[in-house]
Amino acid sequence: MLAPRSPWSLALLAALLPAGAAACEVVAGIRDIELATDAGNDDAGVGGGDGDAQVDADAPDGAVCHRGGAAASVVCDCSERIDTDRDGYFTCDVDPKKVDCDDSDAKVHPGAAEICNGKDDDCNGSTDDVPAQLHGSLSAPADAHWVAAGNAVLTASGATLTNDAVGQTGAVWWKTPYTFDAFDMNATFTIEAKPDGADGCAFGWVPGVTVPGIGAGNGYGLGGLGGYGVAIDTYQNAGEPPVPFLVVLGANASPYTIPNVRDGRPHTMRVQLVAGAVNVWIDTIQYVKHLAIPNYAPFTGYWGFAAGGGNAFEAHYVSDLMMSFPNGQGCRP
Ligand SMILES: [Ca+2]
Ligand SMILES: [Ca+2]
Ligand SMILES: [Ca+2]
Ligand SMILES: [Ca+2]
Repeated sequence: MLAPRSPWSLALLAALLPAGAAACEVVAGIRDIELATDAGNDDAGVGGGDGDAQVDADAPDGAVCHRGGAAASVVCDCSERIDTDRDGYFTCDVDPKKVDCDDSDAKVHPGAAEICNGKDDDCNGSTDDVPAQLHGSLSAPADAHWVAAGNAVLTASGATLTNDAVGQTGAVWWKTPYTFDAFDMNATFTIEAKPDGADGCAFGWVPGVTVPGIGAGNGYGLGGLGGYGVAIDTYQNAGEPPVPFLVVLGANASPYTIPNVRDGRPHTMRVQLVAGAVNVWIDTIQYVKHLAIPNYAPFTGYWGFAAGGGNAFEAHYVSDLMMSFPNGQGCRP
């Protein structure tokens, strides 16, 4: 027969203490376990308390902690620690990064895995700060997060953004808004092989409270949407370098020379945003290194891949898009 569940008894706590440890004390209604003897104090004082006339005079440098709740006025040193849920982390610790932020839940402690449960599992001060990785299939059956806009269509092999026809503009967007503080995006794109194409394609992250449609076709399908992007330009306007070239939209920087990716074959683009600066790789070779975007401030909106042909003709495809937000986003759908 099971014994009824009861609070820790002093006798039980004493039995759990390592040999040589001092007796327990009870302070202001909370259970307090002294796990180490500290001869400088009156730990074994009369009445079960530690008789701290000289309150914790032996506390090591930086080890003075203040408890919350009913014992807010109690000052303790970190040899007097509580681990009610027995997870090995205490409500008071010399190292603030080791403090148990929920001493009633053994699954919550520093170093625990953060999961989507409305709790700060790892005690870092942020709730549900789970790194987000968004990777939904663009080919049939396509992930329901994708929204195709303009001339874009989802096919059995991925998204066709523009066809080889005049005036085409298309985009695919992840339909849940995210905050663009830091990210790492990987795309696989294909541009039709032809010598006189237009206008180009781009990964974009743009502000908004609803899923964007398409922007101007002569802005790679992003023109006028605001925000930022990384574009492969395939139409040489007057004064521009030979195409294709790479340009970071919104960064006020010169174009970057890249190999010919307008060859009808899949190529990869990786775009990383770190502390307001952009890194870009094409086919795993880094061409943009720590390009700071002037006055970049994180904002909430949508990310996707777009293409536009302007008044010329060129087909653009994207077959894989993956986005990671390393800082977490609060477990959005
Ligand atoms: Ca604990
Ligand atoms: Ca805990
Ligand atoms: Ca956390
Ligand atoms: Ca959590």
